[in-house]
Amino acid sequence: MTPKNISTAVVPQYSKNDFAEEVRAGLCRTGQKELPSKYLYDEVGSALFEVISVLPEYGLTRADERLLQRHAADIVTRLKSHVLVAELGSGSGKKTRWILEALARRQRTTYCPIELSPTALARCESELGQIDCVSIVGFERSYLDGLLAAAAGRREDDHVLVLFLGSTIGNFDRDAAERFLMEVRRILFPGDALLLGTDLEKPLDQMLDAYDDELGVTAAFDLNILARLNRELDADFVLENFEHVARFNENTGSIEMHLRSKVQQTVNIPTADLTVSFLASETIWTESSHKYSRGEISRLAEVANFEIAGQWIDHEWPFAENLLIAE
Ligand code: AVJ
Repeated sequence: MTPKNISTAVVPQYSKNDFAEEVRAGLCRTGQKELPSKYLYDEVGSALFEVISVLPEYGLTRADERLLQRHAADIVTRLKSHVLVAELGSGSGKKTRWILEALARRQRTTYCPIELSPTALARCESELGQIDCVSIVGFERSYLDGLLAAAAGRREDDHVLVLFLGSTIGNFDRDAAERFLMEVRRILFPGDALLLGTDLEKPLDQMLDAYDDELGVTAAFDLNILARLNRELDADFVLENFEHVARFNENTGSIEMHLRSKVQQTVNIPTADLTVSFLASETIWTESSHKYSRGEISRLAEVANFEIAGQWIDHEWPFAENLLIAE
């Protein structure tokens, strides 16, 4: 079955060279070694994240879904008519469907998922390509390049609605999140909107369990980045020699995932032209998930020149959908 109304602007993904170069830079650091979290999400990693999102310990995705399902109609009434929807990351399609259906009840809607992974983009297109009155144009690009390209396709009386859901913004450190929202704002016109999902602060145990589940799915998700270095850069990581650790960093207000070397060891990564040594207990920092307070979201919006037009909070799993309007 071929979905209708679909076209994709194809631009190549980041190259093996960039990947090798970033791996090299992160593992050669003198202090804390690190790997960029975006590399967790290859095909295996994305599939594991889908599993994480249904684990009992990980309430984030369900909270996001509940909020959008319950409040989509209310959210879209606060938008001007004629909306071009640009989603940063194409997600599972499930959450986006509620927004698109609510919009399509009022008018014809264009939906532009922006996503580096061609597989994820294709899945999103087949999931959402059949909604009446919604046409899809996918962009296989990074968030800001894709947003620029998608927004360039707006018709004269269109307003852009950017979707940045699932607390993906939590992967940026706080300064980078601020800079990112400012970049998004620069692409938008006054009256355009950004629907931003943010995970909120919650009790420590709950946060730690969410990133270190009993089944070990999050551990597998984290370790997959080493398996990926073995697959794609011919590295010789022995996965049993590393273990997944989740910890809360009080200074940054974020849960950090690390891979801890259980022994002193040396690993070769020929394609990155690199040999790395690890001390016993030394870690590689792989991801941070920043948790927000409501006050901070207001400040963030203000700094980036947005006004908060609405905020919906899930109390079962503290999480907020924030509707920001460009000033
Ligand atoms: C997809 C970035 C929202 O930070 O909670 C889940 C990724 N990492 N478990 C998050 C993730 C480990 C997730 N985000």
